[in-house]
Order: sequence, then C-alpha cells, then structure tokens
Amino acid sequence: MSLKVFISGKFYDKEDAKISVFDHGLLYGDGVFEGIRSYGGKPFCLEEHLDRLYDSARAIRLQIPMSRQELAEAIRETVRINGIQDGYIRVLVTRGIGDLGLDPNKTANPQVIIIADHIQLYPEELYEKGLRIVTVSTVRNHPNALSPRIKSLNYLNNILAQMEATDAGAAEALMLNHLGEVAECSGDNIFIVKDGALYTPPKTAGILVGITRNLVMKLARQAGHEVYETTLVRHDIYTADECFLTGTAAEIVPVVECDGRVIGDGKPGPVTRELRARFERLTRAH
Ligand code: PXG
Repeated sequence: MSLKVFISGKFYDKEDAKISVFDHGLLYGDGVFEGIRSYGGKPFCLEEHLDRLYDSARAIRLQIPMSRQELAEAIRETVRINGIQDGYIRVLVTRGIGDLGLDPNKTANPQVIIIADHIQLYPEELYEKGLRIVTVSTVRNHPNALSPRIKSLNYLNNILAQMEATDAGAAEALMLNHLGEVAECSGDNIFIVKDGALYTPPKTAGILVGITRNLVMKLARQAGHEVYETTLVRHDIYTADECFLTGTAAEIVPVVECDGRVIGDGKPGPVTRELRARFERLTRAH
C-alpha cells in the first residue's frame, strides 16, 4: 500500500502528494514545521510540538488554517491510516501560493502537510560507541536576524553547518552563536555533564528550544541531578566528563570527541547511559 500524505484536509498517495511551485514555502522557505516521533502508534509529546508549531507560526505572522484540535486529530489520523507504530511524523505549514514577489500579503491558502513514515536511526553502534563532532565555521543564525527558536522551512544555516561536519568526517556540527558561545548542533541540542551536574545552553544562546532537551532536563532532575541552563564555550565541551545530544530523531546520543579532544574517557558515560535508559522506559510506556 502506498504511503498516504495529508495535504490540507485530504489524503493523497505519495506519488500524487504535490503542492504548487508557486507556494512561498518552496519559493522562499516561508513556512514552519515540526518533526514528531510516534511510539506504539501514538504521537509523542504532541502537545509540546503543537505549542512550538503555533508559536513558530505566530512569530512569522502565519495563520495556521486549522484549529489545534483539528490538527492534532489530522496528525493522529495520518499515523493511523499509514499503520505506523514507531515512526516519524513531519508536519509542515507553508505560506501558500503567491506571485513571484516576497510579499506574504499576496499569498493565499496556507497549506498543511502531514507525512507519517518510518525513520532511519543512527546505527545502534553509534549509541554504544558515541560520536565525533566538530565545531564549524558557519555561525548559528543571529537571533535578531532569524530566530533559531522558529522552526522555519529555511534550514540552510543548519545544512551548511552539516556539510562542514560531513567534510570533516564527523557525525554532527557544533554551531557557535554570534558571540562565539556554544549554541547547538545542526539538528540536535547539546548537553555536558560535569561533576554529576548537567549543563546546556540557555534559550538566549540562540537555539531551537528542543522538546527532547526539555524532557531530558526533567528526567535528569527526577534522577537527582542538578541541571543548569547556562552559557557554555568550547572549553566546557572539551573538559566535560560526558557530552550528549538530544533531538526527536536522535533521541539521546553520546558524544565522545569534539575537535579532536577526547571527552571523558572516550566512552559514553554513566549519566548519559542512565538518561538513555530512563528515556527508553518513558517511550516504551507511552
Ligand atoms: N536543534 C535544531 C536546530 C533542530 O532542528 C533540535 C535542536 C532538537 O529539537 P527536538 O524538539 O526535536 O528535541 C532540532 C530538531 C532530522 C531533523 O531530519 C532533525 C530536527 C529537525 C528536522 C529534521 O534529523 N531536529
């Protein structure tokens, strides 16, 4: 059976799931999106993802043409109709069709697209051994230019960073903000562990405020760890006891090397492993 894609109220076979080349989502990256996991056939942290989607839309003055309840139901229906158990859901809202000018006032009919499919995880080995990251020269978008808190359809900043990491043979790119502070990786947030406490850059560092990040902070506190949202610089990463990344796709993935510096003893540490176990229990129970 062909994958069914939701576009603005109807389901289309994958081959027929198309939107106009005049949609400003394509012409300008004008739109917003979310990436959501489904575990056991149920969208995970759906309310948090909807909060962020509607906030992103508000920030770019895009009116999502469905109520929260309607959208939540459409997401659940897309998962159901495709028989997805453990999978990945992509929700996009585009500005809609306009003319060949920037002006969003000349667009009409924002499009809502929902794709539910399976996701390719990092190989299990990476979770066991940990990955290597490198600092890249592409600076994270200045928050006063395009706030990283908006999950917009324009991901070029992150893509350019990811290219540099790939060129360097690393799995992920560590991105600094305009002040040279640690911001995040191209598609994940970053944490370090030092003397049993967790540290992660604050919202004001210019990051996407990750839903996995927020959940991991909660799980860490439940496990009795102190958690600080505080400015980090590369030195903090190099000298950490442990380091890991969080994201919807990656979940929690250990980092064992940054810019040629071995982190801790070069193996995924006990706090990272403990949090991974707690996260897995939560998603299993979901
Ligand atoms: N930072 C950035 C820049 C992201 O894009 C995260 C952090 C983690 O946020 P969540 O809410 O997922 O914990 C993201 C989200 C992919 C892919 O294909 C990953 C993301 C977004 C889009 C695609 O790997 N990560």
